[in-house]
Amino acid sequence: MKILTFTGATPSEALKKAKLEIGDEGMLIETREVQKKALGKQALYEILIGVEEEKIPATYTNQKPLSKQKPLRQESEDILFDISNAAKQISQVADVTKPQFNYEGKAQAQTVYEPKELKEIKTEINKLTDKVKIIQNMFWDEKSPDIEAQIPAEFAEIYRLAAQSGMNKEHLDGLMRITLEHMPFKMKENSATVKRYFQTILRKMVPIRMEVQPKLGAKKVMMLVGPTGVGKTTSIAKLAARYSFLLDKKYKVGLVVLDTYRIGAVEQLMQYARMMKLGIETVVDPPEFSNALESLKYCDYILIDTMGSSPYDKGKIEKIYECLNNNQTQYHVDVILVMPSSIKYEDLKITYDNFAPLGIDTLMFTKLDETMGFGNIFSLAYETKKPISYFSVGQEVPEDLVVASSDFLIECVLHGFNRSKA
Ligand SMILES: Nc1nc2c(ncn2[C@@H]2O[C@H](COP(=O)(O)OP(=O)(O)O)[C@@H](O)[C@H]2O)c(=O)[nH]1
Ligand SMILES: [Mg+2]
Repeated sequence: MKILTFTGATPSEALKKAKLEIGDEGMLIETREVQKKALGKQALYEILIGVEEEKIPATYTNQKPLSKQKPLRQESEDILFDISNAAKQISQVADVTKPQFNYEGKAQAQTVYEPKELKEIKTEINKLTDKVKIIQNMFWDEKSPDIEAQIPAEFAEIYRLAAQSGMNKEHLDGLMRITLEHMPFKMKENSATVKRYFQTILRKMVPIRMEVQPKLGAKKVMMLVGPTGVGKTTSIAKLAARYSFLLDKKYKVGLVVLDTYRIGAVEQLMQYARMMKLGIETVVDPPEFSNALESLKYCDYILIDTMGSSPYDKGKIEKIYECLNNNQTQYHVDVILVMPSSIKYEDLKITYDNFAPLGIDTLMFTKLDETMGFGNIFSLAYETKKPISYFSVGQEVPEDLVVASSDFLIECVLHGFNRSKA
């Protein structure tokens, strides 16, 4: 085989010369830039063509003796092309990039032109990556306990945040699985989009009770139940202030306190009632419950506080139950279970189960200012399917009350409580 050299201002010009001299018979072995394009100077490219000696046309004269030919670099053996193929490829590239193209064209044309093969390889790699992820997801289904080991890198951050928030592990793994299943593959490759998508799923999963104010003539009766010291009385005061003077429309608010244990701890609420000039009724025996509601029938809102001695006190819960049972009025009593966000999911669940016989309508979480993780709240609402109605975020009456929203809760779950976002 003989190595022939051709030169031109572009590789395709050199190739054209080669074709004119020796036809389609040679193999393109190497393309070199001999001289860069500069002011007043054309670029010069040199191509080396290998061709069988007997196929060199008699007309070809421009042949350097072999001794004067430049030595071939080792790696050039990898890039042997059939000359006609090489010509086609170069002209293809040249077609796409016509006016600006030259071999330094990248910088001048400001565009990266990808050869077709490279694009095809990239598409194949993307398809393979997706297939690997499908396989990972299949593993995930089979080996739930080991889920952490199966999590794709892009999901690691969001998984860690959610796990640290105190979210129940079963819930978290289930949600992760939903996210992986339903999320478009393209989005899975970027942890920012994974995070946004997961946040959206969390928002959709957490049940929230929208605050609806009573229509003209209708009445809202809300009873706060829950363990001692969780913030029921404080929350009643905040709600009373909200409805009687914080909203655009000022509602008539009345208070009822169930002191069925006769412990006389009603003074705290009495004080708020005096300050806000609100009517207040005390119920000691369950049969008095209906009368108390009737005597506040001029109110738009009736807020009922309950009290007792211990979180697990079955007797207290039974007394409240008796009161609800003795409700002869036409008013539906909305039962709100109040719990502190500072206790772990399992304890929230025990509390919920204790109070569940009362027929819980919504959940209220207090003391958000005293804890770091909020996944426990998410998990309780998710597990019980009971909507959250309010959050209490501090001791101050009336300001430290937040009407529940999924945006606020999910922000807390993933980034902690931030007063400015309340
Ligand atoms: N840090 C904090 N303290 C609260 C919150 N809600 C209530 N408290 C305090 O918790 C204590 C018990 O509140 P209280 O309303 O009497 O609880 P109750 O026994 O359920 O009626 C009081 O010292 C309140 O000021 C809250 O959201 N954050
Ligand atoms: Mg109280």
